[in-house]
Amino acid sequence: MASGKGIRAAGLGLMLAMASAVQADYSQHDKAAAFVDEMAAEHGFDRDQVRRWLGDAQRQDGIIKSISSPAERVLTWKDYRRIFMTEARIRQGREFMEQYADDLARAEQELGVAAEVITAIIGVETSYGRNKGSHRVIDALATLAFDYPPRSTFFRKELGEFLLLSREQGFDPLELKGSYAGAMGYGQFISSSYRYYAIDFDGDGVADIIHNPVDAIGSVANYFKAHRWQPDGAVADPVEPSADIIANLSHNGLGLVHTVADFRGKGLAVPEGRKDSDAARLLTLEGKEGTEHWLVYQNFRSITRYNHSDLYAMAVYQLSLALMDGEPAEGRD
Ligand SMILES: [Ca+2]
Repeated sequence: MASGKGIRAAGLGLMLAMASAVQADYSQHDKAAAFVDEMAAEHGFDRDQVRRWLGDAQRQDGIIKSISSPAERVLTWKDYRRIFMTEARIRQGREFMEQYADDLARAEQELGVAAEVITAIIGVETSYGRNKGSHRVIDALATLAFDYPPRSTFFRKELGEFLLLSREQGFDPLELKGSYAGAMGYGQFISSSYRYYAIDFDGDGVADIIHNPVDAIGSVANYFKAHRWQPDGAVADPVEPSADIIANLSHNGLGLVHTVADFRGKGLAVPEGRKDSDAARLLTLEGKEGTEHWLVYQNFRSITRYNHSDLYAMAVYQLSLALMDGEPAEGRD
């Protein structure tokens, strides 16, 4: 920001140029009026209140820079894995599992998602709540909704969801903090996910996944239940496909486009517990020791519903295994 001294020293023309270069507050943005109208007409918000919130929101250029280069897009599996499969993250995960053993057991019983999977999600997202994000959510969402055209439709909707969420849970929208993309709490839920999948798991009447790890545990499990997690289902198996299988049964998207029978039909050794009818996909990753091939199943697909990335899903899966069996941090699973 220009200091008062700098402005006094400048000529009038330069002063006007500087004034127009300074970001006006978001209540004055040319796309704000339509947003305010929509929140008032569709959801009964007070127009002046919404304008005041937008007026308080600060544009954050660092957020636009961050969202343009997320780690999943630029890293190979070898480098991505190294971020998450560390001794510290495994040790802290076991501590989390011990501390919240009763709540994790209840989540597993009531919602069907294993304790180590819930813990691994929270571990990958925020190091078990140690890093829940330091951006004000209102700043992040206003910046991305109004000043980042490639994702403005998505984030404009999330900004609306955020105001609805704040009203429903009794939060002050100017107080909540989260990631540069506006994701909140232990499990980093965006506002729409918070509204639809977060639950009050300790029975105090508020679904608070930002400050309350018990609500966060129940909410992560509830998200997975809603995204077709299978309580006894497989996540992924390492496999050694032939060149024919790699050429004909590879798939770049996240969807499970094949079945186990397709792979067995071409001679692939798939573990006995997998049914021929199980949906599956061949995934190839560049690992520490070279190219790796995996068959991934419905539960892997469910993890990619949480974050649309093969690397993310594999990191969660391998961390969940490490939390269970004491696998060394840099070993193959
Ligand atoms: Ca609660």
